Amino acid sequence: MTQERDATRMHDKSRTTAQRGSRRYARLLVTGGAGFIGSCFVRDVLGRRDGTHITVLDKLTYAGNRSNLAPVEADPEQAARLRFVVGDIADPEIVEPLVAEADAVVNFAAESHVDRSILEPVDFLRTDVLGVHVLLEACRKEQARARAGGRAATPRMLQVSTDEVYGSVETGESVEDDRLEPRSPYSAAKAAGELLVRSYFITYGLDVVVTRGSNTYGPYHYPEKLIPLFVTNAIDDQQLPLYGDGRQRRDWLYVADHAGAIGHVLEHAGAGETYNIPGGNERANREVVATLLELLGKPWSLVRSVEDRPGHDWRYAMTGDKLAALGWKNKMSFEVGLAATVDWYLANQGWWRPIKSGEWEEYYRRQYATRLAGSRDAG
Ligand code: NAD
Ligand code: TDX
Repeated sequence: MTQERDATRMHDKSRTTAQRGSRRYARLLVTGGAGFIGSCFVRDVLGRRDGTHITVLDKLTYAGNRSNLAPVEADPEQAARLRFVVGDIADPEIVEPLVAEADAVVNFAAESHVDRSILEPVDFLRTDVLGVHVLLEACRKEQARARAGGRAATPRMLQVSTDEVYGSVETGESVEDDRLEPRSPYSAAKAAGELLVRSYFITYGLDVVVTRGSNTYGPYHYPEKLIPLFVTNAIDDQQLPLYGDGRQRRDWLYVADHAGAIGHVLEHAGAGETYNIPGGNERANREVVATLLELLGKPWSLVRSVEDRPGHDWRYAMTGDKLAALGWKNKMSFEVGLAATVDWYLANQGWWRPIKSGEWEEYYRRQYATRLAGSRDAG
């Protein structure tokens, strides 16, 4: 109860700053900017050609790929406004000088795959919790510097969180003040990360905002996740391992809409606020897979029903009223976005084929070999 009262108080307090109008940040630190959504954000912000400078800090884990930024690195005007630093957000020595130069920090860096969190949770705690703490501490140092007159303003920090922190939503839609009930090591780590962010607003008055995006899809998506895994497997006529009965439901958000909404929240939200970013496209997994197969002209017989994910969240759904009131509207429809995504994977096999080798093969065996051996017809 106390926790709920605190959450309400924070919400009321921050409401006073919610209508602060817009602010452009000239120097951004984008952590995890070589990943799927972070690289889209970097490509789109630099593509505006409005003079914004971006430093990307990325550890280049298995999921990070510098070639996701190739389009901006090939454009001299955009490349001149991009700096790429390879490093860990959990390392204060690397983080502090970069935060000292930034007007805002947008934290995409995370271990992001639920199945990997079930196999090996420890990296999720290091990056998604301790890494967030290191970023917050660096911002707190800059707050002290700003208060002492050493810089104009404290950097704003935007924490990219997820709809998974609400847990499985059997009916209705999650609103921002709902209780967090994460159920996987991944979502528990993400929830811990954003609770730390909230605590730095309440305790230190740090300028922070949080977004909770829904299931994102689109080009440059690492092929461990449902849509890119099934598209790339289907192109090669490989089996598609559907967990359980495949009736679980997700709300799909196109990557450029997710990145655009994050930019909008960064520039318009009041300090301490949290915003859901729903896609508005709730579908059962089976429906998504059927549409993908139709787009590729491949048969349903590729789909195999395999042993379910332990603790599998049945459904995610969020309301987007608060984000709409801030003036954001998604642009991409699911049908057009999915067709564009399938086309991208067909046209960019040079991007994903090298990824599906080396470490990938070991992961794939661990995650799917036994499942596929015991699989059934998916009906
Ligand atoms: P991703 O796995 O594609 O990319 C993560 C990036 O972070 C990679 O480039 C990786 O190298 C980097 N990274 C990992 N650990 C790091 C560390 N310790 N220091 C620096 N860099 C590190 O992830 P994504 O799908 O682009 O997700 C980005 C963010 O959005 C994550 O915070 C995720 O929790 C959140 N999110 C994702 C989705 C989705 O559907 N993909 C939906 C909602 C929220
Ligand atoms: O092989 C599979 N078979 C299958 O049936 C995989 C990889 C997934 N699935 C199911 C599980 C989910 O119900 O498809 C659905 C989507 O799975 P993922 O693509 O792994 O995404 P999800 O677990 O929903 O989490 C995603 O959305 C929220 C992202 O990976 C997270 O980073 C984000 O926070």
